[in-house]
Amino acid sequence: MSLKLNIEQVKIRQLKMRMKSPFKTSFGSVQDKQFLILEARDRDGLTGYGEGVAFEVPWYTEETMKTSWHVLEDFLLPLIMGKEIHHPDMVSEIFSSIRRNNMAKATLETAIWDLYAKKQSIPLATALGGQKEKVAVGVSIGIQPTHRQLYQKIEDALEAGYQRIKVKIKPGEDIALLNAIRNEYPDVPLMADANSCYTLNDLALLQELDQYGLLMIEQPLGANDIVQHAKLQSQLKTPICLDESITSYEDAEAAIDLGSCKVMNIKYARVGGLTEAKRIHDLCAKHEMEVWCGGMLEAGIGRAHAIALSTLANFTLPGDTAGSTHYWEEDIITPEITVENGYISISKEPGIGYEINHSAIERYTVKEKVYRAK
Ligand code: OSB
Ligand code: MG
Repeated sequence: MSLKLNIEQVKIRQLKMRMKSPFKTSFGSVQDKQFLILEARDRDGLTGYGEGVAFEVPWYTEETMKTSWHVLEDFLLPLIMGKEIHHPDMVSEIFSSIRRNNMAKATLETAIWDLYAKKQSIPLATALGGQKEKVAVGVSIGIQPTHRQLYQKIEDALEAGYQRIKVKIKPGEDIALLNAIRNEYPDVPLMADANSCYTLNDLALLQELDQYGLLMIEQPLGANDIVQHAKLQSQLKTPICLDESITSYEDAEAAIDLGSCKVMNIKYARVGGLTEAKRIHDLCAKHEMEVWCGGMLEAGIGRAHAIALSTLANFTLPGDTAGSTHYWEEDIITPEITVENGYISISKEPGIGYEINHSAIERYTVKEKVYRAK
């Protein structure tokens, strides 16, 4: 199909949304989440939406909300605005002159995917090649002040139907924590995410985790490491899942070649957008490496993109795409994202498949700026 997008106006907003409770990991804690929403308007008046997932502090990757805004304003928008775009895959090609800054790139690239699908009046999931009518969902539980509070979160998650529980671990809150969880919940599908807080010096400790029947351990070693994870995987029964280390197709290729992991967590924002995420998905499918869709505590727009991506066939494991009410009192889309019996149903509406809750977005906006094509 010959189709032309031409973006004449972009609005970037900074939103501030309070989470129901703080989300704590081995690297830090968030409660008042600040992030970007990008609205890209085409010449014909249609609007596509993207969400910037970089945090205020560069603890997960090197990007921050402010560096994303800077890179979008000074480099990415000028490359895109007023240009004819025939397919969103072109966007990542155009961005290839800018090194990394993947979350900034994804903010704009996902808005263009939404626009592309809306222009054809098809769901984004369909535009991406996804076939599923519903996607399986798990939940990620941050580090809790007490075991009792952790059990309560696990109870709530099981009650809500989530298909697997992920807990965050860190040195001093690992063996004892998993031991405690396994005593209470011997059979619950469980995994642990270390967010890069161990080294190969912790080999013995990591091997001890093998006894807890974890589905996988996520990112035990360095955030950029692919080599040491291969050494670790060869000495661990528990499958390693890489998150932080996979920032591109080439990283995924290296991890597969070296045997650095048995599972991959794909986050479209960490790899620069939906096109790159799909390439990594396809590569993993070819090598029979199972993948699942990670989360970045997104509000509804970012989540909707993640859910659409999860409809691709090789997303065989439940993703970290908990429903709207899990983190938020009120989401920025309608209807809100709901989880039923552990699944999210895929919307048949065009684009991301959810309407924008404009009044909520206005209330959460702390700053905004409009850019027009020259
Ligand atoms: O490592 O997967 C992670 C949240 C922020 C940063 C990194 C991670 C996470 C999560 C949350 O685990 C998943 C979610 O969005 O619900
Ligand atoms: Mg992770």
